Amino acid sequence: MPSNLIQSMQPQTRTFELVNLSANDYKSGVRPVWCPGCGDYGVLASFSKALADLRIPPEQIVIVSGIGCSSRFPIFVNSYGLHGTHGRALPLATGVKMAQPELVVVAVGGDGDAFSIGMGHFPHIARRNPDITYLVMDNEIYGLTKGQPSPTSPVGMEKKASPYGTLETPLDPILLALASNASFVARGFSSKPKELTELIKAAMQHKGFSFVQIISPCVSFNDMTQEFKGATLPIPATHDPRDRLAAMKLAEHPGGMYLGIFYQQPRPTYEEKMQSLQDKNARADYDLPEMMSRFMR
Ligand SMILES: Cc1ncc(C[n+]2csc(CCOP(=O)(O)OP(=O)(O)O)c2C)c(N)n1
Ligand code: SF4
Ligand SMILES: [Mg+2]
Repeated sequence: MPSNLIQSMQPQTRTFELVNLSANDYKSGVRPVWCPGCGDYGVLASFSKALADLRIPPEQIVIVSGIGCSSRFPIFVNSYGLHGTHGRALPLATGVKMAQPELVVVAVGGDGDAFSIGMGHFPHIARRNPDITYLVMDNEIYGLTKGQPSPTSPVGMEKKASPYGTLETPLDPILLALASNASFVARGFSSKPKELTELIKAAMQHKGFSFVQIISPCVSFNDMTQEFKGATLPIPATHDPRDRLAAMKLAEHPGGMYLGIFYQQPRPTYEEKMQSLQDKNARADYDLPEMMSRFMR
């Protein structure tokens, strides 16, 4: 696509049709089967509040997940939902968005789903920039399968599957998202519901791929709730979220884990670019089906 065509598309903020519903109205009525105290309850509460604040009609929302405790999320939300296959939330969500670009598409899942089996998808969908929000509930463990180390587990973590401690250095989801050119990158914490609600709202209003790493402790297999409470701190108000290198430096901060928006820089979405290509093709003075048929002969 010629670069002037891309430049002529002005990135905008997402707007929605409005309804008046409470946070509870966005819950499906199915009681979550998560363990008492699981961080994912906090994420569900913040998400429902964000939808109520944004006033999005439930029938315009599609939530797509992979497999894991966190991936049960769509079942508990009053919207369309797709509980997919392990590691495939992002490609499924991209398919939904490309087929029905007017829908609000949110992908959800865990650290294993996103960064083990689903890892091949993440950087490419980030650089493609479809208008999808991706919420990753990071508990630094495989919760559903009873506590195996994940790509975000700390080095030396001793579990049944790693009795002598994990050997690998953990992957940093924020640095990964920044390096992959995600146009919105943030980190929230299930124990900070008000701040998390605001982050989810900002992510959903962002037009383009918005990634939120949500620290969401697994109280049964890796209960780090108190450690995370001690380690998290807000991103300084002086941080300029358009500065990607400054965002990387914040992510590397050795003294604790910053919460807030690390980076936000809108750019044309994948759907918009695809539409421009189709429009251009519609104006072209060649007959594409005829050209294709020549190869079929
Ligand atoms: C193809 C495939 N491989 C492995 C599994 C087993 N499995 C189910 S969930 C899961 C990991 C879940 O961890 P995470 O994504 O972090 O979610 P959590 O349960 O921690 O929320 C694994 C390995 C599977 N269901 N399908
Ligand atoms: S096993 Fe862990 S992640 Fe799964 S529901 Fe229980 S506390 Fe939550
Ligand atoms: Mg996990």
